[in-house]
Amino acid sequence: MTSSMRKELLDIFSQHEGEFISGQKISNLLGCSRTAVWKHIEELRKDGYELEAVQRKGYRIIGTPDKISENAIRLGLRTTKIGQNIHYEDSVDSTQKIAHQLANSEAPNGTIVVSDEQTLGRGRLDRTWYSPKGTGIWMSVILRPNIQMHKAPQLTLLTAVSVVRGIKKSTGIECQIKWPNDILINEKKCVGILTEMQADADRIRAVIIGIGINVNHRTDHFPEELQQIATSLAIEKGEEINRASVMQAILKEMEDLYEDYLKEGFSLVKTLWEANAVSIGKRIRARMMNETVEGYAKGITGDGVLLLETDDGKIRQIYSADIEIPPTT
Ligand code: BT5
Repeated sequence: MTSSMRKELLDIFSQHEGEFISGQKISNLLGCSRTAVWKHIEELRKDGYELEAVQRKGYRIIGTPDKISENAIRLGLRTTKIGQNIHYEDSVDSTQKIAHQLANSEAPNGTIVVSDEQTLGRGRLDRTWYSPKGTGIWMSVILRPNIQMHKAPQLTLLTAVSVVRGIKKSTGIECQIKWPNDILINEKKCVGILTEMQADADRIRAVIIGIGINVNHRTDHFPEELQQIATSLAIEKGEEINRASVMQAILKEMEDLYEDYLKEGFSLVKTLWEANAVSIGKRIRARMMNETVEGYAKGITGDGVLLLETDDGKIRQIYSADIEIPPTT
């Protein structure tokens, strides 16, 4: 089956999610014979799709493989912009690097770069992001917002809220956000977000948002140094999770929030972010490049800057730091 035929067939199933579609209807829509339809269905089965076939009713998809190929992401994706252009590769060094290259060559707003494995996944400040094959969601989203440059960090917070809401909708798992870019479950890190920018002197050309989510890792999959601090959705849920459906839910949340953000500004993101943040109202330690400050996290400003009240009652604005929540004594 040609890949365009397969895409058309998956699109047909996607438009009729959960319903039976007759072989005759599929053959009309694809413009091929009933025998050819049957062959295409067999090909999908070989690809790991579970298809139910019932006489006089037709076919429907009842299970999708845990793949994050272009087809798997497309089947059931309910967005109109984010994720409509998908660049998938089985293995890459870093999806951020490829997204930067694509953004330079005019990739449209909403393009996503996805890989099943990263060999050089990146965190902030040259740290590494562990991204083994077949277990996680490693993706970068290219956005081209018409906003002032100093507002770009707000998109990290927008992404964090989208990820938390998408995970909740697709798996039922509750996550918390730790400012600015970590998503935790039961105090362990499950998701990291890395926001980078391409800009001219006064104009953003593209914001590239990297999202790394541990989905089907078991504890012994993590290298020793991460075992105490990292977790995955499957560990927390106690069962394997379909990566494409988590990704689709996140992309939908992101598109809806992003549209609201461009029209109405940061206030909805701010409210949702504060409602899901673990550190607000708590005593925290902020480690910055040159100093470490302790105090109470009061909230975030309209620009997404963290406000910290130190013991002498002063309010400090924190733009970039690693946050720790010290154990209470
Ligand atoms: C981050 O950095 O949390 C941002 C991670 C972004 C990863 C995505 S994946 C798709 C895209 N392509 C890329 O190359 N990157 C993005 P940071 O806050 O600096 O945290 C990094 C630290 O998290 C490391 O130093 C480890 O301690 C820890 N870590 C590394 N891999 C982890 C994992 N898989 N799960 C949990 N923690 C991890």
